[in-house]
Amino acid sequence: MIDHSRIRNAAFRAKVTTAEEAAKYIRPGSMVGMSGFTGSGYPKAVPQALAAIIEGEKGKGNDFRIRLFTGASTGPELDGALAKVNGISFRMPYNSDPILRGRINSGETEYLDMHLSHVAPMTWQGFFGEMDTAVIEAVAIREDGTIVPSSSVGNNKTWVESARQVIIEVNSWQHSALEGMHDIWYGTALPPHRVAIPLLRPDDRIGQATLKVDPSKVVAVVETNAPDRNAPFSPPDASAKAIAGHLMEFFRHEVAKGRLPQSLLPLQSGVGNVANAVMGGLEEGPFEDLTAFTEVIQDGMLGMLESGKMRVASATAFSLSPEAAESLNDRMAEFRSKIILRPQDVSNHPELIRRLGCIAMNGLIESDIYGNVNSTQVMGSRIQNGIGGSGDFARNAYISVFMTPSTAKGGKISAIVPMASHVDHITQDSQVLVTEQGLADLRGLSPKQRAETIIRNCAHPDYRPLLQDYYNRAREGSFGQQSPHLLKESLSWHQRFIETGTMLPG
Ligand code: 0RQ
Repeated sequence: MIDHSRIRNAAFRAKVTTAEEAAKYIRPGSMVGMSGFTGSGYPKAVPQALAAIIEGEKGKGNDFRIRLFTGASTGPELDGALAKVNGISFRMPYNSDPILRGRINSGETEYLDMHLSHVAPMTWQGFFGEMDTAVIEAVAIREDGTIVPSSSVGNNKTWVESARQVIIEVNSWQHSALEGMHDIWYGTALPPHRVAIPLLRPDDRIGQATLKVDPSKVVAVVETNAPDRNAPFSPPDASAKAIAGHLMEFFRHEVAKGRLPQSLLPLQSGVGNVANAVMGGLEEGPFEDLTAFTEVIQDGMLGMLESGKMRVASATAFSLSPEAAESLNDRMAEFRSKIILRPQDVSNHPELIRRLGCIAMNGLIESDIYGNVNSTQVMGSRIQNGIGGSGDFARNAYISVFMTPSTAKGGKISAIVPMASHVDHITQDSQVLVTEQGLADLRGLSPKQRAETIIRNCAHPDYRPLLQDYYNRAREGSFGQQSPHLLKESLSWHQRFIETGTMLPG
């Protein structure tokens, strides 16, 4: 049911219209900034209405595509619907929708995959052009005309500020108790006017609970009642559980050594099943009073907040399975004091990640034997999702962990390869590598020592002898001995997969 009382300002109430009418404000070729981050808080009605308009125009032989900007990934009603009608000419900064992924990989959509903390400052600098329309999902519009964001903040502040016109979707499905959970800081500025962000602990509140909007820019308000639709998580398999186990042992060791406190340090956890399994491991582990300074709150983190293992989580968005989203909605008021949602230029700010000493834990596609990490491009050229915030955190963390099953695609691909076919995180930014086989603590090791440790501890037994053989021969025949390679052979595993469907030799 639509809750009409969510729009508490008369001037905004007067702008209520249908999604079909609102979508007509969006013009072909324009730059559109929408809310949404990892399947939460994205507009649901206007993008679908826009997709219908695009389809109609294409039927008449008219080209209609937009340049689409968000916080991160959205859902089938946004990326999926617009990609289906091939309505996106340019997309940034992160996507996980399979239909759009197909458009990008076929070359129909240009994709700019970038650090999430860079989006707002680069928008202010004007690199992307003039923002035409912002389409933002809200929980409510307050009496004073400010907007209560919904289950993500992302780049909302930047889009609302920079757009020529604003469309707001007020979604009654989003729990009204989200009001008060957000912390929007209005102190951002470009150098030389930039000031330090006054946040010293993950639970500090430094801003206000709502987004300011110039009422004269608001052209339409649309009322909806539709759930966030994120992909469900599969329960952690044996491999994810083994990875979580190795990491727990590592944390215990670091606490014993006195390098980490018993409550660890603010955690950042990436997206995906492995990251979620690690949260499950922490839930059962000996560490208490945990905190998170991260981008996304997944099912596992919600569980820890509920059980009291975790005291507080600061993020920019939820990224929950449909079941967890429903269950959060049922108990939103309980969580309001434990969760803070911030703009992504604050949640992912290198200054804060370094200051707080975050422990970053992210997934990867492949790592080479020296620890150069590819998080984004399968066989060096086909996008999976994007770098997201993994680079913001990995470079600036106190400990930067990358984790992955040691093989992909049923064993046909090794996640540890001689040379990474694309590099998102350089060897200096990957400090700990974990697979179900074991953990490689790479801190303090030279490249050759790293290679020996990674091959021994992390590679799958089917690939370990092949990697060892490659490394041994590289020690003999390489041009130099700093990070030995056989250049003619270093990417041959990838080429073999492309040609034969497996990295294993025939
Ligand atoms: O594809 O579903 O078609 O089988 O990648 O892989 O093993 O389920 O692992 O869900 O943890 O995702 C790197 C993609 C890992 C993710 C990546 C294929 C694999 C499967 C998923 P299928 P898994 P995860 C915070 C931080 C970058 C962004 C980031 C990611 C699919 O962690 O996007 O960290 N990271 N952001 O088969 C071919 C390989 C492969 C491979 C995995 N070597 N070759 N395919 N896959 N390894 C969040 C944000 O920033 C928003």
